[in-house]
Amino acid sequence: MSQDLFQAPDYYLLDELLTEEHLLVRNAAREWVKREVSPIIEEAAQQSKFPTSIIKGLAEIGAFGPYIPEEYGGAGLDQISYGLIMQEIERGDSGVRSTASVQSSLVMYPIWKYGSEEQKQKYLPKLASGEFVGCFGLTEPDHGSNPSGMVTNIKDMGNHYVLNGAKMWISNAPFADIAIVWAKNEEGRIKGLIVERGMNGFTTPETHNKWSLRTSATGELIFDNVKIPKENILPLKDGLGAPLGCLDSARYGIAWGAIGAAMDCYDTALRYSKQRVQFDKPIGATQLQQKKLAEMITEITKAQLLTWRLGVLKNENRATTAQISMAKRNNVEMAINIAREARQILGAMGITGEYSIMRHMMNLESVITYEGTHDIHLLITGQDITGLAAFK
Ligand code: TGC
Ligand code: FAD
Repeated sequence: MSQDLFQAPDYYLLDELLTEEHLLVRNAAREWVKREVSPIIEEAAQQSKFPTSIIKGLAEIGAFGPYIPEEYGGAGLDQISYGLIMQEIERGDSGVRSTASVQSSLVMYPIWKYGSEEQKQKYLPKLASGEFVGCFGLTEPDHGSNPSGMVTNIKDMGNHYVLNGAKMWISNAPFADIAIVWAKNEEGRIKGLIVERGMNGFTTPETHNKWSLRTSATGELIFDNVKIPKENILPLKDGLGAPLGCLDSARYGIAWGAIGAAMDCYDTALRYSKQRVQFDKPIGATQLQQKKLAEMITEITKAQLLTWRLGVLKNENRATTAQISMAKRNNVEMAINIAREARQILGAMGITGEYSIMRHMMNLESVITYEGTHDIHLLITGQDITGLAAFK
């Protein structure tokens, strides 16, 4: 990739709404992405390889458990700082942000919220430092949007459980040290459990040939009579609400992250439009290209305002699932549209790895599907405003 010249757009002076701590955290993440992610990410994506070198840096900028209390190794930051970190990381690459989202909101969050004190002490500091990487197994081959139908199950054997079943499309699975797995007990109640690499009967084959999110390793989790010690069950919450609670936190981070991808595409296209000359003038001087750029900055600004307000509500514990769905859905669609328009502004150059746009565009095809599809988030809004569920 050519040199990273990113300059963040802030059309409505939103930095003025951020505290000194927010700016410090955001700027540290921004600098780290420029220094450590941009130079290596295009090659990692071309080779479809997870760049293991970034794990340590992600931990250092506080991207593993930004809002987890410091006593457990987290950064003890607020929700806006968490969002800003996700924004900056996804400005670099959605796959890298995925690794941070999964670790923070889908692995550390359930241990922090639903785990015993022993589980918190045992796992959270190692996850915060990047010594352990985790994954989250909810989706199954036959149950994606409808996780309540899951068939992965545990049987109580007296002094331990036995786990059987399979999870699919799991980020970080191929190398994760631990997996937070959701399975039904004999009464059909969903329980969360911590499965450790090395347990007999537990395998994690990698999913190959993805055209999207190529810097993130995706795989299956296969459980063939895996013996799970009783102390590995998350004791404090069960039912579908437990994994859905984790998704609220991850979807919130994605809403911020998508703004980062959109900002990078817009900034690249803006710079290119001023440099590229056709018919003796920069293409940025033509009305057609200005329309594209003006609409991009308008949509980015609207998303920034929506998401900042969501962050304020989240800090006050007032953000609802439906508000989070609206922001995730809006911002990912906004980003994917901007990536497509920005790609056109670059003409043929837009399809090359010299620029980040095509990589963002392909990544966002996963982001618009995972953590609840675009349709599911619309149905969550529909249910919220009508009181009528249209899923079933
Ligand atoms: P429903 O009947 O609505 O709810 C079941 C129970 O859950 C409670 N609940 C929630 N609790 C906490 N937080 C939420 N957000 C909640 N939403 C619902 C609800 O009150 C109820 O509780 P109770 O006590 O009455 O049992 O459930 P449903 O089966 O009708 O499903 C609703 C639906 C479709 C919205 C839900 O299933 C859904 O969100 N589906 C999408 C699945 C999804 O998002 N999967 C994501 C997998 S993880 C992933 O993609 C990671 S990608 C990671 C990366 O790389 O970044
Ligand atoms: P389906 O549920 O089969 O949906 C197919 C289509 O039908 C979609 O367009 C959907 O919107 C539509 N549809 C479904 N139900 C309805 C309805 N009621 N009304 C109208 N339309 C409907 N999962 C994890 O658990 N952990 C992970 O770490 C994880 N990482 C992922 C990483 C990647 C790269 C990807 C691509 C996925 C990942 N997922 C993960 C899985 C992801 O959450 C699911 O793909 C997603 O929830 C959708 O499930 P599905 O793919 O089975 O699609």
